[in-house]
Amino acid sequence: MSQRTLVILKPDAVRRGLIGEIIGRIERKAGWTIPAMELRTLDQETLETHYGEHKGKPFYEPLMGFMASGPVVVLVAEGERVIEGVRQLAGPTDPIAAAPGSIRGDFGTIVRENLIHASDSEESAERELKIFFPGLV
Ligand code: RTP
Ligand code: MG
Repeated sequence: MSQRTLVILKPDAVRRGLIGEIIGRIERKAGWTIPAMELRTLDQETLETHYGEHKGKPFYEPLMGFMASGPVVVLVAEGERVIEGVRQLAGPTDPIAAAPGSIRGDFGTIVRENLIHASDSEESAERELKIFFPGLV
């Protein structure tokens, strides 16, 4: 089943020059495409809408600060089971718990600075795609 998912390459990935490496892993999956992509610096309002589910948690404020600390790459990935698939490529939230071979497992050490966001369900994908790419048909 072809799907679309919202991916953000976080400010650490951009600062460290890892966007080509990470986009390459998405691009190389059979049949997946990237119908939209942009480099942007996210404002607080957009971030609050995106990460609203975490409001009130101890990591929320530092997460907001980190996500606004520099440009990010926002992109839409499309293809067979891409929602589950990009989550698999990313690995678990904690990069030390993430297996080598995954994006977080290969490049991350700090939980907050874990390089990539990817929608975690069909409902999240639908909601997040509207936030970042409202004009996408
Ligand atoms: P994401 O939403 O960014 O794709 O990551 P996720 O689903 O794997 O993890 P989630 O629980 O949704 O957390 C969102 C982001 O918040 C930061 N975080 N820091 N204990 C901490 O310091 C902590 N926990 C989470 C991470 O950047 C995580 O990706
Ligand atoms: Mg999440």
